[in-house]
Amino acid sequence: MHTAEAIVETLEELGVERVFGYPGGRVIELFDHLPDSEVDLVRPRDEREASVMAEVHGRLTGQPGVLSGQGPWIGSLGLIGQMEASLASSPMVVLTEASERGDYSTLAPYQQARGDYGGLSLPKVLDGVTKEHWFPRTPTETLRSVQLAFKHAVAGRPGPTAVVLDGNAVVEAFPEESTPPVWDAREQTRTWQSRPTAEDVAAAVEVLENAERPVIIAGNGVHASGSGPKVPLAAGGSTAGDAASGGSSERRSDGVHAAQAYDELAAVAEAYDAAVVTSYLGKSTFPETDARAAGVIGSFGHEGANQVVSEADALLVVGCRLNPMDTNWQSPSFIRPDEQTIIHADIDTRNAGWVYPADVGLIGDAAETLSDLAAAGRREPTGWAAERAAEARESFSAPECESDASPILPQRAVKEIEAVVDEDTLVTADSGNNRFWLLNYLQTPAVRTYFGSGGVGGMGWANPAAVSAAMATEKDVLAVAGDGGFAMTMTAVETAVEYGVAPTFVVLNDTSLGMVRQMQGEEGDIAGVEFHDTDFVRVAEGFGAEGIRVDDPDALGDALSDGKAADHPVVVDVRIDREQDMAATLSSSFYDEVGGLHE
Ligand SMILES: Cc1ncc(C[n+]2csc(CCOP(=O)(O)OP(=O)(O)O)c2C)c(N)n1
Ligand SMILES: [Mg+2]
Repeated sequence: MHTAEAIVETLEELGVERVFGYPGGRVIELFDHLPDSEVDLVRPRDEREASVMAEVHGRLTGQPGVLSGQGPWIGSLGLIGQMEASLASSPMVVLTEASERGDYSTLAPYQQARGDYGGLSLPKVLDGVTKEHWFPRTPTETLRSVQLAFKHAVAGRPGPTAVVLDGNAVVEAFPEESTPPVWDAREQTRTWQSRPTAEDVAAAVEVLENAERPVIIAGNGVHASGSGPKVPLAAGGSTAGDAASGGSSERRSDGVHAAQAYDELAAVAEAYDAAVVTSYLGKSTFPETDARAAGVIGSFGHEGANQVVSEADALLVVGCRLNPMDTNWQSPSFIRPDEQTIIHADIDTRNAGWVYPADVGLIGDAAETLSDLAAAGRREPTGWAAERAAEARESFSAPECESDASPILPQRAVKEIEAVVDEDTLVTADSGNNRFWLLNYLQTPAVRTYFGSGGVGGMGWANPAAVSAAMATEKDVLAVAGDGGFAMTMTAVETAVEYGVAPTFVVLNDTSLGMVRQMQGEEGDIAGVEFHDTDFVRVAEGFGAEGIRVDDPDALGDALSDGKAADHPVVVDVRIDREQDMAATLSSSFYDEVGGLHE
């Protein structure tokens, strides 16, 4: 059997439903075998979009999203999704190649990316971004590398792994008997859950039971918990159901992991009567309408959530590395390790106690850790959490949210978006002012309703993310972006048309790079921040989708509902007031304390 065919067979054995990719170089040989397989190819308009789609597939399903394409483009255009996967812990496998057929590498043929003189070095590029990568030289190494890429993408903290398919290693016949042996793909890619020690759990329980004002900071690890194989080991190959279908603490012996840790988070909040805040990436790990929910922390997060954290006497940080945007750049009056007791739960022992020294570390998967904590202790409810959380939730609205002004205030636009988001809706958020307006005024009603590119924060993420989410879930999907970010990847609208999915693409349009334009002391201070006015309605129509322009705030609700109800993609071009100053409006008092404007 041809090695490329054996790779496709491996993908089938591992239950990979689709590959996101673009043909070129040696992956053409791989794509050659896809039409006869159970694996579909989703081919967007470029490798950047494919990379984001693969990242989001991994993030939502807990199984590696697969990106495939030619080396030079996977190492350039296709890096954005890999960077986001690396920093936001999304499992992803990249199958790429070095564009060299066999024996000419030292002559640096066209596009050669093996790292030999005169060419490009894809391995060096991948060094800076992936969790691990392999550069196998033989068919046996190739198949083993593909198996390990799947295993390592989900083992421990999830992330992107890559295999560079080299020259003849991908076209040669795969040997009948290989040395060393290549084992069954499902056996070889198996991973096991990790959980904290009994001593550490007991120490954490003691802190939480004796706390007066316990607060949980929930991060992306709650979404990412339980990443792992989908296909059970038992013979017969029947799948164990959609790993994205909700939380569960059920322990399994067949190698299929429980998905996410939402139920376990809610159980711990209840058991210890703790208020719950989230990081940006952790938004919608806990319904923001819950009586104990206090919002999102951080520089442009909710003032109420930041205040609740500063008032806590005990903090339980779960699956959150606490980056400077989350910690208000270590504002001295925000988190105070000398005065507050910090329990830090993380799957990676390096991250617990990284930013602030922790009193207790809980090393393990979030679902395992939280279910242990919920089972092992209890604190009599005092009402503090509900009372302070209710006050904190006032940060989800502002007088501007009710404004009838035209152009539409961004705060009002977000409230109209909020009105169409229910538990069966998923919002993907882009970068820029738009994401901070959304973070603050969209109060998520349920878990898994909001995902953002908070890892590296690339513009242009929301559109391909929405297309991938619409393919991976049954939910109604809304992409929300600024006009800058939307235009970067608007070809994703056409991909949605082509593949028969129907997200609604919402553009909060201020005809500029709003976030950067508003950093100007005076107009014209910063070059390159203005756009001319693009007609996104005609753009949508050109791609075979529908476009709606909205200038009147009272018309926005209907446009969004129509977009949601439609069975084709709809672009809603929302003309917003460009003068609402995001940073001045949303900077937290803690962020101001350290001088603001560190991003
Ligand atoms: C790919 C990429 N390039 C540049 C940036 C830096 N950046 C962050 S926000 C922003 C402006 C975004 O403008 P737009 O998408 O229109 O959103 P707005 O701020 O106007 O809501 C820029 C340039 C980035 N995050 N990603
Ligand atoms: Mg803009």
